[in-house]
Amino acid sequence: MSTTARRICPFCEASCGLEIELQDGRIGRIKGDEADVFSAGFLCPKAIGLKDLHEDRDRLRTPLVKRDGVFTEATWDEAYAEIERRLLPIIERDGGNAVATVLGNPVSHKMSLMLYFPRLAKALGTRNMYSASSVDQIPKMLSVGLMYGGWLSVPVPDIERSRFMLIIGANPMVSNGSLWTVPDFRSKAKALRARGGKIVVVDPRRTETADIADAHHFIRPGADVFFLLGLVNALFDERLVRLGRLEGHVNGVDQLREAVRGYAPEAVAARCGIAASVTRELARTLAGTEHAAVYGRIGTCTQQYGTLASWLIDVVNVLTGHLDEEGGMMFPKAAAFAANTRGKPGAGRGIASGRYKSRVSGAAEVAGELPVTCLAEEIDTPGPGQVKALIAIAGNPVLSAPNGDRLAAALDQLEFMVSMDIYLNETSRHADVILPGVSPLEDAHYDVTFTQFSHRNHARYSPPVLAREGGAPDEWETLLRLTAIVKGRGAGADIGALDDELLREELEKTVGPLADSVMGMLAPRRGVERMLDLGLRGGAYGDQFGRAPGGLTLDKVRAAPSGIDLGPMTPRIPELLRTPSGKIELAPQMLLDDLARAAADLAAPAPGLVIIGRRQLRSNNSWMHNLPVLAKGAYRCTALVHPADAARLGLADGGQAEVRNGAKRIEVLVEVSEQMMPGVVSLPHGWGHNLPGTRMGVAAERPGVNLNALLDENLRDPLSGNAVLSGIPIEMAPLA
Ligand SMILES: Nc1nc2c(c(=O)[nH]1)N[C@H]1C(S)=C(S)[C@@H](COP(=O)(O)OP(=O)(O)OC[C@H]3O[C@@H](n4cnc5c(=O)[nH]c(N)nc54)[C@H](O)[C@@H]3O)O[C@H]1N2
Ligand SMILES: Nc1nc2c(c(=O)[nH]1)N[C@H]1C(S)=C(S)[C@@H](COP(=O)(O)OP(=O)(O)OC[C@H]3O[C@@H](n4cnc5c(=O)[nH]c(N)nc54)[C@H](O)[C@@H]3O)O[C@H]1N2
Ligand code: SF4
Ligand SMILES: [Mo]
Repeated sequence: MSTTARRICPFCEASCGLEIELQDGRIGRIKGDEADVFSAGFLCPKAIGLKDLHEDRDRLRTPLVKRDGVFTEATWDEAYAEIERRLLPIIERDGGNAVATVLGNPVSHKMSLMLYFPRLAKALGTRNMYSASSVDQIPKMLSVGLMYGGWLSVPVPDIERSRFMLIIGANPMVSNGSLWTVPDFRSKAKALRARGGKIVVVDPRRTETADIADAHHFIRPGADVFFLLGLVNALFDERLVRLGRLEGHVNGVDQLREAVRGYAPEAVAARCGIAASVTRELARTLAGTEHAAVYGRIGTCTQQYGTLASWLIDVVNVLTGHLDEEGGMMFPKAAAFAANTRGKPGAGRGIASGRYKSRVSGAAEVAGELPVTCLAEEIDTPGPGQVKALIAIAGNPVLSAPNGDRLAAALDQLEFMVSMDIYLNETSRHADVILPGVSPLEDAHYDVTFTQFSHRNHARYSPPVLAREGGAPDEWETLLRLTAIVKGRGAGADIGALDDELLREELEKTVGPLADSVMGMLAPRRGVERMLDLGLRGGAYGDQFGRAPGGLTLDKVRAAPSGIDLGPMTPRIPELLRTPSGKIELAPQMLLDDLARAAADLAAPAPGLVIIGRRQLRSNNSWMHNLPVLAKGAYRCTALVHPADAARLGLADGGQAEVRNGAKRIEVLVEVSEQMMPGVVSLPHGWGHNLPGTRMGVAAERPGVNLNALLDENLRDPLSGNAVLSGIPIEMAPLA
C-alpha cells in the first residue's frame, strides 16, 4: 500500500516541506510538498538523502558503551546506568562546572533537542557550555544584542518585496540561506531581478550566488570591516543618511559619524580590495533605492572582525532607512518560542556579555556560552575548575572546530564522556557511552529555531512519518533521563513525573497562580508536544488559552498538514526593542572601542596567500558524507586556486599540493579556478573522515581533508569569541 506523509526537511535552515511516499512502510519517492505554505514544493538534492539516512546501516540504533576500549551494544537501561555510575560521582566531587556540554548544529534542527536541552543545562548548572555557535553566528548575536537588546533579534531580508540586495559573505544559492530561512532563494532572486531589482555580491570567490547576481566584487578575506566602514563613511560624507521612520528611535548617530571619519572609501580601498568608486556607488544605490537590504552571513562572522562586520551591516541598513521596512531587513515574528518577542515591548534589560570568563584563556562568556575553541584547553590544562566530563549533543567538533587534533587528544583525557549522536564518528568515538538519536523520520517536528529567521511568518508541524524502531526513546526523553541522573533522581526515575515537575516550575515563574490551570488545559499532552502546544497557544498568534479564540493551538496547526501562513513580516520597531534606552543603539561603546584594533590593522599589507572555506550543495558540515546519494559524483574536497597563484607556485590542476600554516599541514587536490580572488584559496570544511575508530563506511571511502586541521584554535574575534576560520595565511607547494 502506498501512502504519503509530510515532513519538514531537517537538513538545512531552508526548512522545506517534503512529501514522502511510503510503500508498505518503506520510503519511496521524496519530493517537495507543492501545497506547503512556506516552501511551495521546493527541495534541493539533499532532501533525497533522508531516505539514505533513515536506511543507513551505520546509523546507530542501539546505545554503545565502551568497555576496555571497545564499543559494545547495550540496552538503554544499561547505558543510563553506566552514565549514572560514572557521571554522578564527578559532579558530586567537583561540582557541575566539571561537566562541559557541547552542542552541534543539528540541535537547532530538532525540536526535541531544542526544547529539552535547557532543562539538562539548568540541572547541571555548568558554566562550561560550548556550541557550534562560536564557529558560526555568535558575532551576529552579539551585535544585534547590543543594538536591539535581544540575542536573537536578527533582521532578515524581505526578499519578496526588495529591489536591491547587497549580499556579503554568504552563498544562499548553495547554503539555501542562513540566519535567513528562505527556501528557493534562486526563484526569489530571479523574481527580484525580473521586477527590475538588482543583486550585488561581495565575496572572495565568484560564487554560485555571484553567478546569478548583477555584479560581484572580490573582497580580501577578513577585510569586510574596512569595506563597511568605507560605506558608512560615504553615507555621511555624501549626505545620504536617511533614518526615515526610525528617526527618534536611534541613539548614537553622531558618535558613529565621528568613529568612521578616518575611513573614506579611498582610504580603505587597498585594504579591502574594493575600489572607492564601487563603494561610493553602492552607498548611493542603497540610499537611493526604496526597497533595499544588506545581508551578510558566515563569511562576515568567522573572521577576526566578525562582530564589527556584523554590526556595520545593520548600521548601513539603519542609515539608509532600510531596517524594519518592507523590502529591507525586517524582523520575523515567530508563532512559538519567539525570542525576539519575549518580555515587555519597547525596552528591556538589553544583553550583557563577559559575565564570566573561561578559565584558561579568559575568553568572555557570550549568550551563556564560551568559545568552542576553548574546550580543548579547558580539558587538557590541569588545575582547579578543569573540565573532567563532557556531554556532546549532535556535534562533531573534532572536525568542525579548528585544531581537532588537540581536541581529540583532550577528549581522551576526560574521565567520562557521553555523546548523543546518530553516528560513531570523529567525535563520538571518544565517548564512553553513545546514546543514539532517532531518524528524523521517526520524530515529530516543529521549527523552533528557523521560524525565528523566516522571510515570511508561518507555522508548520510534522508528525512522525514512521514509528520508532525497537522502542528507542525520543531525544527529549533521553535528555530528561540525563536530567534525572544529573539531579540525583536516579537512572530509573519516573521521567514523566519529572517532566510535569519541571514544567510546573517554569509555569509558576511565568504565569504564577495560573500554572495549574494552564497545565490542565495542556493535558493530556506530555513531553515535547505539550511544550509546543504551550509555545503556540501563548505565542504571538496563539489562542492565549481561550482569551484569543480562533488563535493558534497545536491542534489547529496539526489540522493544516502543509502549514498555516501568517503573512509577510511587518514593521516591529519600537515594539521589538529591548535595549535599556528603548532605542536602537547604533554606536555601542564596546564596538567603538574595538575599532581601534581595526585602525591598527588598516595599513597591513596583503599576505601572499590566505585560505577560506566553502559549502557545497550535496554536503552539510561534516555529517552527510555517509549518504550514498549525496556522496557520489566527482571528488569535491578540492582546493580552488586562482590561475595566477597556481602558475606562481607551480601548482597543476588535478595535482596534489601541500598546504602549511606554521607546523600544521594538510595535503589537498588542486583545482585551478578563475572563481578565486588572486591570493585566496578555498577548501570546504567538514571533511577528513580517515580517523581511526569511526564507523562511517561510505564517508571513509573518500575521506577528503580537514580544513580545520590547518587552523589555529587560539585565533578568535575577541568580542564574540568566534573562531577565525577565514583569511588564514598559508603556504602552498606542489607535491610530487
Ligand atoms: N573551517 C570551517 N569550519 C567550520 C565552518 C566553516 O565554514 N569553516 N562552519 C561552522 C559551522 S557554521 C557550523 S554550524 C559547525 C557545525 O559543527 P558541528 O555541529 O559540530 O558539526 P556537524 O558536522 O554539523 O555535526 C553534527 C553532528 O550531529 C550528528 N547528528 C546529526 N543528526 C542528528 C540527530 O538527529 N540527533 C543527534 N543526536 N545527532 C545528530 C552528526 O552525526 C554529527 O556528529 O561547523 C563549523 N565549522
Ligand atoms: N549545502 C549546504 N548548505 C548549508 C551548509 C552546508 O554545509 N552545506 N551549512 C549550513 C550552515 S551550518 C550554515 S552556518 C550556513 C552558512 O550559510 P552561508 O553563509 O551562505 O554559507 P557559505 O556558502 O559558507 O558562504 C559564505 C561565503 O563567505 C565567503 N567568505 C569567506 N571569507 C570571507 C570574508 O572574509 N569576507 C566575505 N565577504 N566573504 C567571505 C565564502 O567564499 C562563501 O562564499 O549554511 C547552511 N547550509
Ligand atoms: S534546501 Fe535545505 S531544507 Fe530544503 S530540501 Fe534542501 S536540505 Fe532540505
Ligand atoms: Mo552553521
